[in-house]
Amino acid sequence: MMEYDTIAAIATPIGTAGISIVKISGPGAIEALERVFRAKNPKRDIHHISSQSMVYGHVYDPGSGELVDEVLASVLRGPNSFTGEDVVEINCHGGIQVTKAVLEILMRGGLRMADPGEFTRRAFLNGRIDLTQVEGTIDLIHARTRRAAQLGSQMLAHGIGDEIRRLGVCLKEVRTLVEADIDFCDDLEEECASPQILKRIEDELIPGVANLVMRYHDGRILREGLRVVLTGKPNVGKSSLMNKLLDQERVIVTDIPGTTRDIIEEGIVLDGMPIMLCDTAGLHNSDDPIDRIGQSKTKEALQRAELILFMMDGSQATDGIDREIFDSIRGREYVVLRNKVDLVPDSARRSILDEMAVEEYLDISALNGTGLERLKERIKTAAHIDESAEAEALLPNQRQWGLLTKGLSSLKAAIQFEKGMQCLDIVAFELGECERCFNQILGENVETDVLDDIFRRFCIGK
Ligand SMILES: Nc1nc2c(ncn2[C@@H]2O[C@H](COP(=O)(O)OP(=O)(O)OP(=O)(O)O)[C@@H](O)[C@H]2O)c(=O)[nH]1
Ligand SMILES: [Mg+2]
Repeated sequence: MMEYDTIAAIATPIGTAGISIVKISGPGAIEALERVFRAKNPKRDIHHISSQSMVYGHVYDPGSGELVDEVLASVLRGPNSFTGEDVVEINCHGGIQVTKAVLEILMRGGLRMADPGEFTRRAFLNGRIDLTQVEGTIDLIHARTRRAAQLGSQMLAHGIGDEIRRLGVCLKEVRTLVEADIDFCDDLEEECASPQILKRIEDELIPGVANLVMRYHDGRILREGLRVVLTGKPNVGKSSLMNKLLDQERVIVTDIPGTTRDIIEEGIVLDGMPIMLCDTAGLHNSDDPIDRIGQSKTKEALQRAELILFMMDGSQATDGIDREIFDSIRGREYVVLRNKVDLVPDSARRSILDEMAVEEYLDISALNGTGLERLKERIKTAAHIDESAEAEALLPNQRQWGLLTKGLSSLKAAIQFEKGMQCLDIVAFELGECERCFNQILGENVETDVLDDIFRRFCIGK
C-alpha cells in the first residue's frame, strides 16, 4: 500500500441542505479528527472506537476553543475503507458557512485540500478498485438517465472488469501453451504449433473480445444519447417540432423563413433512452453569408447524425430543394416527416411516396401533436439497443473500446501466423500485445496522462 499525505474535502454539494459531509483520508485522518472533535460521551474516545462506527459530538476550533458545529463523525480504519487508508467523515449541519468552517480548521491543522477525484484515485492506486470501476463511478455520477446510471453501477460492480479478467485467464493459458511449444521446438529445431492453441484463440478469445467491441455502440448511446438531427427547407416546422419534443419553448419559431440560423442541441429522454436532439438552419439556395454559414453547420451536423429527421411541409407541393436534400440523405438512417398535416384533409394529401420514392414517412403536426407518439417510437428503434440485461452489464466506454479493438487485431494477427505455421515467437508477441491491452483496461501500466484525463472528470470530494 502506498503512503500519501492526508487530504480533506467537502463531499456533498455546496449549498443549503440537511447535512454536509467533510471527508478526510490518509495516515493522519484520525489524529486530524481528534484535534477538533470532542465526543459527547467521553468513553467514546476516537482512538478506541471500533472501525466503521459513528460518534456523536462537537467540532471546536482548537485555536480559539470556539464551538463550530454539532456533528456525527464516522471512522473507517484502513485498509478496510474506500481509499484503503484511514478515512473520517464528519456529518455537519448542511450550511455553506458551517461546512467551510469545519474544513478550514482541518486545513489549519495541516491537511491538504483534495484534488478532484483524489479519494477515488487513492482507492485505485491502493488496489481497492480497478480502472473500469473508476470509470463506472464517473458514469454513475454523470448519468443523465436511469439506464446510464445502471451502466455505471454495473461497471462499478465489476461487469466489464470481470469479463476482461475471465478472458485474461484464458489468454494466459494460451500463452503458456505457446511458450511450451516454443521450448519444445527449440529442442527439435523446427517450429510446430498445436491445433489446441488455434482453437482456443479462435473459439474463446476472439468471440469474447469481439462481443465486447460490438457492444460499444449500445454503451455510447446510453451514455451520450442518440444523435438525432432535424433538417429540411426553411419554415417547414423543424423548430416547432424541437419545442414540442422538448415540451418547452426552447427555440424561436416564426412564420418568417430562415428563423433558425445556428445549431441548437438539447437532450431529451424517451423511456430511459437519452436522445441528443439537434435543430438546424433550413437548407435553401441563398447568397446571404450568414445563411451560408448556418447551412454549412447543418451539413456538418448531418454528417454526425445517427438518425436524420427530414421534414417537409405537407401543405405544400414538394420541389427541387426537397428532392436535393432527400437525395443527400439516402443511404443514411432517416425518417421523412410530412408536417402540418392539420392544414390538409387526408383526401387532399399528395402522395410523397410517388413524388419522391420515399420508403418511410410519418404524417405529423408539430402544432397540435398529431403523430408524435409514433415518431418517438421510431426514434427509439433507431438506437438499435440490445435490451437484454446481460448485454447492458458489458458495455465498454470509448477508452475500453479502443483497447479492445487493438487487442482483437492482435488476436487475429496471432492466428494468421499460426495458420501459416509461421514464427511462434510472433504468436507469443501478439498474445502479449493483447494481454497488455487487457491490463490497460483494468488500469495496470496506464500512463499518467491517461489517468489524469480520467480523474479530471471527477468533482472535488469524490
Ligand atoms: N399549421 C401548422 N403550422 C405549423 C406546424 N409546424 C410549424 N408550423 C408553423 O410554421 C412556421 C414555421 O415554423 P418553424 O418551426 O419556425 O419552422 P422551421 O423549419 O424551424 O423554420 P426555419 O427556422 O426558418 O428553418 C411557424 O409559423 C409555425 O407556427 C404545423 O404542424 N401545423
Ligand atoms: Mg427553425
